[in-house]
Amino acid sequence: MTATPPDWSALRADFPILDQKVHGQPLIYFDNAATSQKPRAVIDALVRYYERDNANVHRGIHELSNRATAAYEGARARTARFINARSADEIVFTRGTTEGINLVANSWGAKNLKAGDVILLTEMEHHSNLVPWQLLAQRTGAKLAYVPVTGDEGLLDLSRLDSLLTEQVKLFAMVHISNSMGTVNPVAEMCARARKRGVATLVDGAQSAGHLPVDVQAIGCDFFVFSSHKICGPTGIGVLWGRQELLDAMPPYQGGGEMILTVEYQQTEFKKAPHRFEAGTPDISGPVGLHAAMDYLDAIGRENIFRHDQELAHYTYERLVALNGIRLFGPKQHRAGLVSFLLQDVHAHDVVTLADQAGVALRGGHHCTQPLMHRLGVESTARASFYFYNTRDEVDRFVEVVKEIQKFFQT
Ligand code: C6P
Repeated sequence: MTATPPDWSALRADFPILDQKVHGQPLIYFDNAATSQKPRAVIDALVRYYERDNANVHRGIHELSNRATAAYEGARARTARFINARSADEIVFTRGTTEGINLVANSWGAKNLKAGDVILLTEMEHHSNLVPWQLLAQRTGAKLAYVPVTGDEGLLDLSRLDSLLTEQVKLFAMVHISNSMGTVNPVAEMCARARKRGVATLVDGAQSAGHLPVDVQAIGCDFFVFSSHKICGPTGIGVLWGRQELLDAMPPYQGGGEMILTVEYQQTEFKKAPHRFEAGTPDISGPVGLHAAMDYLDAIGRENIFRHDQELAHYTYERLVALNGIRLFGPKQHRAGLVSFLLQDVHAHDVVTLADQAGVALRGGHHCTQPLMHRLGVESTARASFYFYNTRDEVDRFVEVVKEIQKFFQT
C-alpha cells in the first residue's frame, strides 16, 4: 500500500505520447482497453537493454548472454511476485493473452478432454477465450456451455452456475473484467464453486492484471493469463500462469530449441515447465520492458489505480446517463474503468470517427465479443476506456464531444 495518494498529474508526465495534438486538438487517449501507453521508464528499459545487454538467452557463456539470461529470468521472478504465484517456475512467457489460452487449450485441453465433456464459458468472453475452445471442442467432440449475461447491465447470472457445473464440465474459463462492458466478475467465488466440483479453471486477466491487485492464490484458479501491452509494457509478450502440478503434467505446445533436455533422431526428452513451453528464441526485450512496467505500476499501487479508474468510469457514466438518446452497457456497481455506449440512430463507427476529429481516441465495434453483441441485440458499441493518466477534464471534454456528435446527427 502506498501511504500518500499518487500525484496523478506528475505520473501523466511520464508518458511522452500523451503530450501531442491530433487533428489540431489535444490528444485524449481513451482506448486503454485496446492497449495502454508506455511510460518513459519502460521505453528507457528497452533502449538500455538493446544498447548494453542484447544477446540470446540460455545458450552462451559470454557476458552479454549471461546478462540477457539474468534479465529474462529476473522478469519471470518479478512476474511471479506481481500476481503472487508460488514460484517463478509457474510463469510461462507467451505472446499475449491469446497465445496463453491457445497454449492451455492445445496442451492441457488436448490431454484432458474427450467427446461428451463440457467446457463452460460465459456469454461475455472475448473471442480469445472462446474460439480456442471451439477449435478444441471440434477436435475432441467436447461441447461448450455458457453462463448467461443478464442484459444491458452486463452481469453474469450466477444463480445458474451450480446447475451449469455438471459432472461433464472439465474446465470453466471466465473473463475477470469484461472488455466490452467493464463488468468485474467475482472470479474467486466462481473458481471456488468450480473447484468444489473438481472443475479446472482459467481466468482471462487481460483487462484486470494492470488495473487491480491480482493474487492468483487468493483467486484460486488453475490458470491465469494476461498481456504486457495492456499494462504499460511492450507488445508481443504476455504471461500464462499455471499451477505447477498442472504445468508439469502438460505436454509441450510447440517443439524446437530451448525446450529440450536431449534429442535423438526418433525421440526427445523435454525440459520441465516453464521452459518446455518456450520453444525457440523467445522475446527477450519484451520481458525486460514488462519487468519495468510491473515495477512502475506497483510503485503507484494497483489498488490506487483501480480506485482512480473506477471513479473516472462512474463520473463518465453519470454524465452520459444524463443525456437523452443514449444507451449504456455494463453495471453501475462492480464496474472497472470503461464505459460502453450507443447513441440513438448513430453508428458506433461514426461516433468514433467524429470523436477522433476532436482528438478523442475511442474504440467502436464488437470489441471481439460478437456473440455478446448479438446477445445484447446490437452490432457494436462505442467504448471509452481509462487508465490512471486520464483525467476528469478529459472526461468533461469527451462528454462535450458526445453532445456535439448528437447535435450533428440531429440536424
Ligand atoms: N482486447 C480490446 O480492445 P491480446 O490481443 O492477446 O493481447 O488480448 C486479447 C484479449 C483477451 N481477453 C480480453 C478480455 C481482452 O480484452 C483482450 C483484448 C482488446 O478490448 C483488443 S480486441
